[in-house]
Amino acid sequence: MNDVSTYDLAERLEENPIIKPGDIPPSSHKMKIECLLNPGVFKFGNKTWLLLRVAERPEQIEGMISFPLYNEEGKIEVLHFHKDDPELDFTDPRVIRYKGQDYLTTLSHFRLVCSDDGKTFHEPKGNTPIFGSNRLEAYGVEDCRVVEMDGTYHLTYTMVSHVGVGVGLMQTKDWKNFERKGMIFPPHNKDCALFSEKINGRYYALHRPSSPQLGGNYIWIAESPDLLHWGNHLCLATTRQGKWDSARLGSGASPIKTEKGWLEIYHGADENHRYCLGALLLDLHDPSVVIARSEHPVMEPLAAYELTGFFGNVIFTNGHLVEGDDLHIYYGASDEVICRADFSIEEILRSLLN
Ligand code: MAN
Repeated sequence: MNDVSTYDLAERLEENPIIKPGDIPPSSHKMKIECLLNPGVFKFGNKTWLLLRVAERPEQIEGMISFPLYNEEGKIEVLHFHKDDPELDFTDPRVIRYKGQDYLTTLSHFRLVCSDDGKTFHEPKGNTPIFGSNRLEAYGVEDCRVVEMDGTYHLTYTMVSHVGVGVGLMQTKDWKNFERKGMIFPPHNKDCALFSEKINGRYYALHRPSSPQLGGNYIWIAESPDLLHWGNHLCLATTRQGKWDSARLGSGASPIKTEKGWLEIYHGADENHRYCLGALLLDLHDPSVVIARSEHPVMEPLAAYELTGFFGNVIFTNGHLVEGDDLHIYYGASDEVICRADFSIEEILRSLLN
């Protein structure tokens, strides 16, 4: 722990990290899992399930950077770059830039693991991984939110390719058959969390467009009659200079319905790419109205596994379970391992409203 005073409300599991890259096999013998991160979370058949983001690349050779992507035929191709190539910028472990083109250093897909106690997970046989499957997913699929409505699970996730980053929608009832609905929020957009019920007869979503000149990386809200066509976009929360969420923010999992309003746990990062979690409280009947917002993070990188790793100083969540007042947040720590932290919803609300 650090010696700076903190408003951290999280009770981290002693067992953390609960899943590490070595705990599940790679998708092929040619790949190595570098990171397990940012799982979607849901209940199905009395079990707790995580839809893990599995980020892979081949074993790295000294002096080189090698990473996979899907080529035009949808086959995995590995690109190799010499680290001493003056055209190569690899200052960020997550992305490289070569001759004006951006690439990701890993290729992500989704994998299902399940648990009886919410702490010990295994990968059951018979669930096929979800891979990027079209040109808009040539650099993979990432950070999936899962919400269930009337027996259908809705998956909103990041589709990544060289033409941009957008939000895809997939639906399933049985976790075996998936209906891909395509891109619902075009580039640049990510961090899309659907509300778990209609409000005034309409679906609602939080999403995160990025505007490079005017504007920034802000949380927006939109409404839809059918989950496919989105309109009436409004900006809900912007970055705040000098605070923990000064550079970017984005929603976490589906907002939690409470008596006080819709509670949304979101991530905010500063200019040093330090990712913390905070909360927004939205009006129950008109969620475009922000009632309150965290002054301080409700959770910040403090534990060793949150401070160092593939990309250190990162707590990122897009999945949780609610059981009465208990909120179990599953999160990616340092973009490398999966962890869980528990919160009291009451306590988060108190931190917002006092
Ligand atoms: C972005 C996304 C996340 C990742 C964070 C921190 O917001 O790519 O997947 O966890 O950055 O690196």
